[in-house]
Amino acid sequence: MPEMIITKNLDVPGIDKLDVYRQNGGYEALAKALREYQPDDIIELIKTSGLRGRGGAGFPTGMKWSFLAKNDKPRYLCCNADESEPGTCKDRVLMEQIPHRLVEGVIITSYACKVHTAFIYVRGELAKAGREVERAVDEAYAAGLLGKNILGSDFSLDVIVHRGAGAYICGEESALMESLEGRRGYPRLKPPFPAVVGLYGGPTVINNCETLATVPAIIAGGGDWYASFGTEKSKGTRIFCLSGQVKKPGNYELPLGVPLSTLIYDEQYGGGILDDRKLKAIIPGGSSTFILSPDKVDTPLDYESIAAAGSMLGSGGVIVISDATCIVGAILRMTEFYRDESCGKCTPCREGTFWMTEILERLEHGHGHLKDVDLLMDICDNLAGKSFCPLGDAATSSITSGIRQFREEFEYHARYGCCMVSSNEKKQQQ
Ligand code: L3W
Ligand code: SF4
Repeated sequence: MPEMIITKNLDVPGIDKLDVYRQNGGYEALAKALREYQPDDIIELIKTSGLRGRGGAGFPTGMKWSFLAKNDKPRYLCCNADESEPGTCKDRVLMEQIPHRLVEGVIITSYACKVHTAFIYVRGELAKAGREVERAVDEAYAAGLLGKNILGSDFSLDVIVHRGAGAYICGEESALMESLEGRRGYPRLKPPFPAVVGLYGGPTVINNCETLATVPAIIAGGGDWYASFGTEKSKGTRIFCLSGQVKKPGNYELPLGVPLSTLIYDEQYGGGILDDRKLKAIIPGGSSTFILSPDKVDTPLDYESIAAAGSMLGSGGVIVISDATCIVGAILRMTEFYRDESCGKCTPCREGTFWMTEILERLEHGHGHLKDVDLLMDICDNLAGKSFCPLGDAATSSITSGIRQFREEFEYHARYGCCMVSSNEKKQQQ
């Protein structure tokens, strides 16, 4: 495996402090950027690197920066650190353990995008991450890395750390801006995209925490160097958050394109299925993405291959499900999450997530009917593609892909009022 990029030095004692971060090469990329590059050169470098957004959609980062409207309004940068996607816990670790890597990425990106005010929007529940980022920002101001004339250059930047108040929807970029502006976190209609009309009406670049924290390494190593990792269209490395029924759950940085099976079974990573059970299903990119069947376990972990297999690489949250799990129960848990987090702005999502949860609950608890399975599919059909923002689509992913692959488990619940998995286990024990 190549040297890790985004997790490099993560375990160095004291790396969360400015002096240790600097002793290990920290802020050298910022100095290089200010010394050797004009802002537009950095955008070209990021385009060459092939870096794509690590939040979920995988949009090309350099292209997003180049879309910033050229007008006389102030520009803003928002770091989306509202990490809430079930199965995803990478931004939290970066912020808690090496916050200066993010701060350095924010400063370089702001320089490249000609931004003088940046916000880091940290999920409210991530109390330690919020504290660490605030402390890193304070240290950076005290060392002349933030504020006026950074490192003696003519570039100035202020960074404001803002804590969310516990709403998943505020990870959606337009709701995040509403929240920052002091309003309820309701998504805005797109277009216009934030790059054109964003925070306070100004052109705004919004990137995920991991995306921004990758920028210093690209400045240091070069765009071609970064592009040498990964596949033709999915360059570089990313942090995969491996959870569920594996022996060694955790965050693992891998080049894009490594097979799912390596992440799940290799001794360096997941080490195989918990209790040596059979693999039943995989959710490759957080709970918003479609469930894959075990025959897809050799799919390369890159945007294109996972899409071709029928899902999305999403936020990198790989959830492993073994044959000890009832799929109806698992999907109920995920649907409850979307019901609770639906902002309620549009009817298909507000009503749909509520009724899907009700139906799954009655199936799970033995009060369902056979026709409920088709009813669930029907509600999904009336929700996906018909809601105001991606949360509505996301709420249907596990249900539609789960029913297509495990319909007999849903029907078993309806017919016998109990779970097929535990009934089979009991039979085997007798
Ligand atoms: C300018 C254009 N900008 C697109 C920008 C756009 C955004 C980015 C991607 O959802 C997914 C979602 C979740 N001019 C542009 C343009 N842009 N066209 O590109 O846009 P989009 O709309 O494809 O995606 P999104 O709204 O950012 C993200 C999925 O990720 N997801 C959720 C993850 C949640 C977390 C978390 O909790 N932190 O990561 C997981 O799979 O369902 O599909 O910036 O403005 N013509
Ligand atoms: Fe709100 Fe759901 Fe509609 Fe998105 S889809 S605007 S979360 S109600």
